[in-house]
Amino acid sequence: MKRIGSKVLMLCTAMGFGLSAAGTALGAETLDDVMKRRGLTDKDILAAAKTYVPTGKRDEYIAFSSGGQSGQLIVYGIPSMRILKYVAVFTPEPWQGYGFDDESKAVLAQGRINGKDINFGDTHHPAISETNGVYDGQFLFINDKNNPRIAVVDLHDFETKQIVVNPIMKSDHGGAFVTPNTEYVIEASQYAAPFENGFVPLEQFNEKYRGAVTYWKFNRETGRIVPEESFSVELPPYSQDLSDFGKGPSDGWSFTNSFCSERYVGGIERGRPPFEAGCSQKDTDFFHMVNWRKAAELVKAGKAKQINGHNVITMDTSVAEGILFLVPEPKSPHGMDVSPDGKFMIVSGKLDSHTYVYSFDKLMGLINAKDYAGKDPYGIPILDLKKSLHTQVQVGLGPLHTQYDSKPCVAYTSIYVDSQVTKWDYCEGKVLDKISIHYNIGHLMTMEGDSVTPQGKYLVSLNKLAIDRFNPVGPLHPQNHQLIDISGDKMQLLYDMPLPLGEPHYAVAIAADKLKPGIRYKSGWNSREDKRSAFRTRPGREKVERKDGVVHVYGTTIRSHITPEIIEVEEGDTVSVHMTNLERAEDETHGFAIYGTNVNLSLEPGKTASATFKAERAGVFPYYCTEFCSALHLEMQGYLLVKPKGYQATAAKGAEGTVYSKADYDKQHKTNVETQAVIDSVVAYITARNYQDFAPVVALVEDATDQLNFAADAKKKSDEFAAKEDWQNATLWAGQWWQYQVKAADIGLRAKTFLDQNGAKVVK
Ligand code: RUQ
Ligand code: CUA
Repeated sequence: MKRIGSKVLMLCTAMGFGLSAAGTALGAETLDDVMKRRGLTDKDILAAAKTYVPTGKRDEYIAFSSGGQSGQLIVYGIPSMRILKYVAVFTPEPWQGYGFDDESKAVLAQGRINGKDINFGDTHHPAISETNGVYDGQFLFINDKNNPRIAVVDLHDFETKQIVVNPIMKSDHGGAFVTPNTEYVIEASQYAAPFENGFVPLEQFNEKYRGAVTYWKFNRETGRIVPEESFSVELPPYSQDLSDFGKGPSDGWSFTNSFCSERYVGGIERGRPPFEAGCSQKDTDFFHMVNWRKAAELVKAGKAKQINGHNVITMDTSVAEGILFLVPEPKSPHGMDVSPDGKFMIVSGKLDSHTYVYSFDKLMGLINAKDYAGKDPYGIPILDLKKSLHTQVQVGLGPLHTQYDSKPCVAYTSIYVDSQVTKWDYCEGKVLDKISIHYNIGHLMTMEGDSVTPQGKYLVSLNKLAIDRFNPVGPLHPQNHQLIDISGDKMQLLYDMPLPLGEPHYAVAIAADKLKPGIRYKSGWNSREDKRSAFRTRPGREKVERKDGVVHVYGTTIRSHITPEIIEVEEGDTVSVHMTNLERAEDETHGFAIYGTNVNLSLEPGKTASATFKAERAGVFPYYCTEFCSALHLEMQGYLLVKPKGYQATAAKGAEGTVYSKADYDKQHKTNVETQAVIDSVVAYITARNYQDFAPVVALVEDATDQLNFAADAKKKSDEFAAKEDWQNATLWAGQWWQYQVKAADIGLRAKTFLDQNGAKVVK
């Protein structure tokens, strides 16, 4: 290349055609030096080596943790424990535009209760969709305990697509868990309440207050729950707790434990002992066994009652049809975890020191022989505890949840009071190992640990208290997820991760290679409805249209401008801005926010999102892109001008800051021609290689092609003005032409780097 302009030189260096700088290590410390300086032991170094994921490398597993009171979902990698995303579920979240664009507002609106917006959720238990009992990585479901709701997240784009409100419950806990082929998602109530929405005095607790399990029908094709095909089974007012579905031999059944089967209603202010005393009197509570497959047939046969427009199988029907049984379980139970082979149901008693292992074979033997130990006050048959137990193991004080290992018969149970994890053998009934936890563990999770193919390797302990584990940040502490290596005979604690976003309850982890999220949407996509948006806008078709009293703005975003750049409306107008991101390259998200309007969109490549608002007062409202998307990101701006009613324009000519000459035009033109030579060389580099074998590169090449087409349009305009010797417009359009060239070059650089790093081959 001959003498080149400084702009082009910058570009060449960025392309890797310039000089390469050699790095020198000055006074590098040895590992020993670092260990001494930071006071690290050999054990620390081993733990660090087991969790460290080198820069540019990825994690082996992806964990989805409930976000507790944040109403969100937390996604992080294992073993690095790096947080990757907060997925907005029940609560508005501005970065994702969730609750700020019309499309996601419609999802949140599905979660209204009795017409009221509920902008908070207490998320508890996430569940990944399964095929034949194996995690398939397609969908995720999560419940909200406070406002009994289930949300559907599509793992293709990690967005919340649907929220369903339970039509009969007033709280839930035992959800979400899925059947082995994800036909149903279960949600079990927690605090008994009347099914109807009106007032019922507590004196009628035994007669009118009820628990329930709801089986939400999931349609995999549409990726949505179908409320009309869903149903509930009425249960006694026993404070139902966790649930799990049977698998293998126990497929077709679900299991839901309960506490406070004393049916105590509290009343400390009436001089009665509090709930905690009244709810822990009896030595045992019950878990409920429901034959859900038969229940679904009963609903089809018209044997369900309609309550609040929802199918409910009453307790009488369940007893008559033999689909509901009670099994005694240890005091104040928690956890309900079916073994991977489906042969055992493991329950713990919070106020007991044992885990109880029930044999499905024995339970079915008792049911088939109608060998009942009695009936509860609602006529539900009770099976005998001793006759249904496989074994009972003393694991520690306050056992809660159980997860499984890839090694047969090996389980891990969280021990709340003792703050431990106990590793034990549920076939032989013996303890294998224990490890201390900091502090007070709730749930725990092994890799794919509640599927039919648990993978072992790592265990995460979801602790209820962090106390002194982290630098203090005030009285409200972060949560603590502790990573434990379970690959050997002895468990090894590796890492503490603070989680500052609500109290997670449960988490699930899936092998990272099973997730196949997209990198962009089909152009003009309404991601919340999963279809082409009615407001999709193609480049060059941007327009403003008044329709039915609404000013519709059909706009686009692309590096580095928003079209339109000026929006004029009148005071009092309702404005609906529809923005389509024309980008196709990975991670080229634009934002769109308008001053003083609460409008904030996140526009991932291909997405169309809308914001409808009222231009209440006359004024000047700048808008801009909120994602630092390109070198000229700050220039991605515009003005919403809200004119007073009946405003008449006065000034005739707009003011321009700078006037350009022929010399300015010539200089820009020369730069552009030189830039094109650089681009051509990159294009030649890419097309000489098997770039079509790399999906991300194909996306980049398509995007660059778009940019070059835009560049050609701008060049044409510049040429036309130059022919008319209008140097002002010729120079400005030449500048725009160069902008498009730079973006194409930037994309080309990314493609070239990708090909270099991923072993692309020369094909011609
Ligand atoms: S729970 S700490 Cu709300 Cu799943 Cu057991
Ligand atoms: Cu687009 Cu910043």
